[in-house]
Amino acid sequence: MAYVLYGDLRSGAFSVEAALAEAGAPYEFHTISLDKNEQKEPAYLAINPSGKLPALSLPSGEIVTETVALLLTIAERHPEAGLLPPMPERAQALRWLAFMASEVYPMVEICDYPERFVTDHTSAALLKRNARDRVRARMLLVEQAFAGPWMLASGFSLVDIYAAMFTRWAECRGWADTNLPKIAAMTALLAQREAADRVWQRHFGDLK
Ligand SMILES: N[C@@H](CCC(=O)N[C@@H](CS)C(=O)NCC(=O)O)C(=O)O
Repeated sequence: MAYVLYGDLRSGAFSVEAALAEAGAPYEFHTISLDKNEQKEPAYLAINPSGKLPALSLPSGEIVTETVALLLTIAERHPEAGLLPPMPERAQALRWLAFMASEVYPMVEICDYPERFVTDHTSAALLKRNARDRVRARMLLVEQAFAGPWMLASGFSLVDIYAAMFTRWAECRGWADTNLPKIAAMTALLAQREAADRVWQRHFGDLK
């Protein structure tokens, strides 16, 4: 049985699909439309009770959720793909994956759905802007730690895929090109990786 990835284009599913493609693993992509709020429908809540994308069904049929857990699972299941460096460099990979998962990704919910946190329009607009600024400030820390040309001195890893994704979302798009130049240059370099680029084009190819 192949992996089944539940996600939407331009969502966190991008990073998981890119990891699967880089690993050369067979997978099916099952679209759950964020525009239609399908992530909150009972059929999907039975897969991921938190009502968030992505979720991954492993070839065994077991379901795993949480983007960073999916990335680490794919790296462990496909060691030959070299998606993460061995220790001691792996420690830095884990550090920055965890940083973006815990410090950056939760801000995206506030930006996308501020009305879940405050009820009046003025507070929602302010909250959204402040959360966007937190995303940017935290991605600047990733930029500062960037070895170049990839995030880690050891070379390409899942950290690059994950970091590139955050720069394409509304909080950073456009702003990242001038303010995160090392991550922007790495994103351009991703285009030279056939598998990652194929998935990148599918998700973000039409975004400027
Ligand atoms: N902690 C989750 C967060 C996932 C997340 O926020 N996904 C977004 C799409 S990129 C989502 O499903 N948003 C819909 C919603 O919050 O209703 C993870 O790391 O996978």
